[in-house]
Amino acid sequence: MDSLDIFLYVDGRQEKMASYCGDETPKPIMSNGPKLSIEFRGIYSSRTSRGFNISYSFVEDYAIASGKQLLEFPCAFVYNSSEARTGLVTSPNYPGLYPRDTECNYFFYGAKNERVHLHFNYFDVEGVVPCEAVSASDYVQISSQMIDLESRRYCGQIRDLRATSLNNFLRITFRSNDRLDGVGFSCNYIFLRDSEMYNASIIEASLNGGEEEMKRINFNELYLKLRLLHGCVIDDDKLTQCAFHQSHIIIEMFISIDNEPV
Ligand SMILES: [Ca+2]
Repeated sequence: MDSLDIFLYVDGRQEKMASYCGDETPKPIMSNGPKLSIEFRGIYSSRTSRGFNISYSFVEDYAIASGKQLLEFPCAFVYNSSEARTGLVTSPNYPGLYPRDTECNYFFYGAKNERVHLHFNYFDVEGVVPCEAVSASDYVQISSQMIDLESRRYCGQIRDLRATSLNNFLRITFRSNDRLDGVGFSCNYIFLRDSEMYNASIIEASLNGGEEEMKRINFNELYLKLRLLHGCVIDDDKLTQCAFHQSHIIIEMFISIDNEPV
């Protein structure tokens, strides 16, 4: 069979990362270092197969689009509350496969009385709980300390993973090993004071609580909280952009309920 093979170099060894054939477009790939090679074999050429077309780029930012990269570390990004109170962080090369043998750190710094809240909207990190080296697991660790070997590791497929820092600092560490690949994670973050968090919790409860519950909330208050919590934007009473699909639907419902004459 004809194939397109991808080779990586891990600890000086050449390793085949993947072998592709058929007509399914592979997910984007990122090398773990400055070298990657591709080998095409077209021995059994057919009249119908037209081969491949690949775009490539050389990057130093791990295709992590947010935060401020610390160039003194291999892969580290800083998120300051003073610059943005909400945003999105992703694993390297997301939504493509994350590179092998790679560690990335994400440091969140809030104002003195703020905490960092995380909501992962996608999480698929190759591994077996408790995500240790013995099970050859990649992992994500979330901690309120800069150095901390005790905090829980996360791996596997997790829906709606949430975490809150103990204080105004939070660190996410992503670590992949030298075999098998995953897509990684996409995570919304927000810096909130505890008083704001209380209100946000009410909104969260309301979003899950059905129409009766929603009617009891003042619309303007809801709008402000949603904007803060989920990055929603509302123009002319119409929701034009919202980070969370579920909220989007429910809030449109809410608007229509609210607009009915009482
Ligand atoms: Ca792996």
